[in-house]
Amino acid sequence: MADGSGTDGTDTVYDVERFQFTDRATAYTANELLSTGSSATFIGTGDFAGTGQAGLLYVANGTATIALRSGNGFSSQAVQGAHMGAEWTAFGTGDFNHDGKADILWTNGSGQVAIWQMDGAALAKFGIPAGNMGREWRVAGIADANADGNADIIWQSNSGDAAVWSMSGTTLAGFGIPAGHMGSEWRLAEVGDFNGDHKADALWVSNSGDVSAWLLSGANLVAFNGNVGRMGSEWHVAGAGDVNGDGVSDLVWVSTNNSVEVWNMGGGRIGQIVDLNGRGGLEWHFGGVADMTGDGRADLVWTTDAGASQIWQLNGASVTVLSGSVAAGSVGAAAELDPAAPADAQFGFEDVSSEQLLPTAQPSGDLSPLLAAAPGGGDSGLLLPDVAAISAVGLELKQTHTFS
Ligand SMILES: [Ca+2]
Ligand SMILES: [Ca+2]
Ligand SMILES: [Ca+2]
Ligand SMILES: [Ca+2]
Repeated sequence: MADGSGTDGTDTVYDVERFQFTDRATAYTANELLSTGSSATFIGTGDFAGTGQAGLLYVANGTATIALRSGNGFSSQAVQGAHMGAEWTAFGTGDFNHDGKADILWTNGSGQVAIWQMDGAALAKFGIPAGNMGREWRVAGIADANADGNADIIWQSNSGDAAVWSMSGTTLAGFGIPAGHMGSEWRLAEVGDFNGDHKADALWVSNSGDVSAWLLSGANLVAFNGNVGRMGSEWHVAGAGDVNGDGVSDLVWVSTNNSVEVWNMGGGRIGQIVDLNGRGGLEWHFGGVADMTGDGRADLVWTTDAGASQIWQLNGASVTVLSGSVAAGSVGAAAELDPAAPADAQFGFEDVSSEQLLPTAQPSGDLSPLLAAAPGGGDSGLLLPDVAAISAVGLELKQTHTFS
């Protein structure tokens, strides 16, 4: 609060998660406020600027927008001068040239990939590695398989084989097929270092929910763990990352009702199962596992189709949803009310004792000026005020309008 002590002047408020209006039966939650009308698709997380805090990647029609962490929120920037044709789909991110900055991997459905080497939101280099796996292969994951610091590309075939491309920037430096075969009922669901040797391993899930792990050294199959665990059909592997900071990738499962179970892994097996004390509504889609705060432990990221995002910091089973972590990722679209407010609606903050509306009217229902006034606003423009902080100083957010 810049000035919450009196009834006069303008107050700056922040971290609001919900607007509720007392003169009509309408409430807006943070994600509803941030309807962007954008066709951008959330792809994943990546530390594009090398700050230790991952950002978010959105793609629309072959162009990319990157939301870098900025203060408590995000600042979105389009990647300039870079566009991929309709045959290319953004798969995900990895640091292919070991410069500490995440790069973007595209696939074209016929066994080729393209790489954007990134420097923050700027395209530093573009390349198509000289390799082609054919249509029966798909990219299954991105991770460093041989511990040289460069992210590698792990493929799966329709018939249950895997292949590893060792990368050096945009160059295909090595190719290998691990001496193992899982069959077509298995899906290479995730890659990550599940035994802590700094080399990525492959995690397979069968149609019946059985889980097996291949411990890899580059493209060499070092060990096979056949019975890692089993999950019901309502669960899917949502991501992998080191959420407890022990140096070993952990596995994150999400159910059809958005419950979350974390397998803290060790030795390529389950060390501990943690069911999280938290569950988002079905408008939230699991976005990834990445360190968003720079504390060396991976966080969970959730996004909505409307362009909102949430960061969950985990401590065992407890979840802290970071305030102000809402991002539009909206490719520059203004934050607008959804559902639409009446044309004569005005928004402002009312002093509870005097019932005086403070002069922060938004006649159009466009909340951008209000949001941009929040700390860390401006280009992020996405931080919403904190209900508890407002009520502590006797203010309520109000919408007023005249029924006719
Ligand atoms: Ca890089
Ligand atoms: Ca590597
Ligand atoms: Ca490993
Ligand atoms: Ca771990």
